[in-house]
Amino acid sequence: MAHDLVIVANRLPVDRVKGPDGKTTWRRSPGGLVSAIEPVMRAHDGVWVGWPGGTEQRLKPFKDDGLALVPLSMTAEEIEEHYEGFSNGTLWPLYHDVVAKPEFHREWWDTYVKVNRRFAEKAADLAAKGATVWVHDYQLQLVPQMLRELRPDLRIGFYLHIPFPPAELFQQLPWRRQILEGLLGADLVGFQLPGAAQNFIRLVRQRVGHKTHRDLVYLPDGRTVRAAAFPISIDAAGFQEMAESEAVTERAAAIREALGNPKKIFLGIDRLDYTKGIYARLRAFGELISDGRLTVDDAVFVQVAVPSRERVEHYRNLRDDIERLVGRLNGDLGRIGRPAISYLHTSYPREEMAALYRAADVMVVTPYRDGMNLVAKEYVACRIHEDGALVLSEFAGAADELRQAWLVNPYDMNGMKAALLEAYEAEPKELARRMKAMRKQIAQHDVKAWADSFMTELEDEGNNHRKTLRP
Ligand code: GDG
Repeated sequence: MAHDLVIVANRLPVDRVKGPDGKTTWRRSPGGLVSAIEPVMRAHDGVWVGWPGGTEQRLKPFKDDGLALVPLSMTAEEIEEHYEGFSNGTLWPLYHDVVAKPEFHREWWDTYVKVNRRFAEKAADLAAKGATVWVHDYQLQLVPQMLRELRPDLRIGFYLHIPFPPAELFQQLPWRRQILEGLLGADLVGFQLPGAAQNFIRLVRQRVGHKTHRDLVYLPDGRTVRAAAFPISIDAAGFQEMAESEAVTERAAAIREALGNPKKIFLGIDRLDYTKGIYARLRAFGELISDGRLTVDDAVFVQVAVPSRERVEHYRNLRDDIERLVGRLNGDLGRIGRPAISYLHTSYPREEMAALYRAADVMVVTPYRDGMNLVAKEYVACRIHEDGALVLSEFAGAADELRQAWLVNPYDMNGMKAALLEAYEAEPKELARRMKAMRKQIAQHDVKAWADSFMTELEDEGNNHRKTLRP
């Protein structure tokens, strides 16, 4: 069936789960993207194309709670080379300021091209005449161009959820030109921050040689491509409502109790990823205790490390490093019933996340580089009493909006220690002043506003493009 809106993303918004009877069913995966896009999909008779996880072949399109989903199968080799390899071993570190060394392998690139082509062909099959296709993220940067070649009638948008690096770093990529040309297949290329859009425009001018002016690229065929920032957000009202619920309120109290009712609780919640700066923040906290500035009776650090990309070697090493550090800190600093760090390598339901946000006095978000960081925004949305402190890395996209956080440079250990301490000691009045301002920002710029502004902008760009198609 032909659809007026096609969402193309590496993953489908559902996970496969095996029930006790051995039957497999689908469960909606947690995360804001689905809830942001769901209303848009429903309004436009949309369909979502993506990999459902796993290696099962020949999966059929299906509906989940009224949403049309089209699974694209991946082979074990494709997962290894497209997903774990080129996406997460090459692009992810390269786009995050080479926090880790990106690997360049020609076989990975070949598979990246092949998988992108399959996504493009599937989207071309599903799209009605003149339909809108919205392609997501770094795993699929070639899809816009491939799709435009197959279907020049479509309106194509692309959104990058992670940073787009400065030319000096992007230049390293052996396939830099192909990636830029891939993205230029779109009418609108969206980024988290204006700086990323500028990086892209500059690279297109330097590397591909197209004329550019401000946020526009002029292609030789008369088409224009716009590159602009659309900072992503969260369902602020939804989080607030969850945080206010009786169940979450009770659970938050129970969490504090279980931790021994310390004076203050520090919290980190991240995918276990080397960009997130988990190691450095735990070290900073540990030093504050060994310096005698904090005690394990007064403060505990709860770190939730959500398992991620466990088959990629970097991630396995990182886990070992962090767990060794946690073991050492607890061994050196903790007492019976009073560990310095309460470390959890697991993922939780959303309600438990909300309860943790409500239980925590100081939220610590210290990535070396992050496209946005939704955890920081979720914490703010859950602070219904306008208290609690946010310590936030300058290098998270969220720092552009959450100016009242305690902003830190995660490479500066002493600076980070000072900020943690300040946040710990801040007066309620000071906390309220900061939290109020941040809550206002998030209430006004929620994820619905994000999706709406991207779709509206795309419609406008698409109309311009259509004009140029007319003879
Ligand atoms: C990428 C970019 C950008 C985490 N653990 C659990 C759980 N989560 C949810 C959080 C949050 C989301 O996952 C994580 O989003 P982040 O933004 O913090 O980070 P990435 O995963 O790296 O996301 C990032 C984002 O895309 C969106 O564009 O902001 O910069 O790197 O929503 O709440 N949810 C549940 N259980 C968990 O254990 N239910």
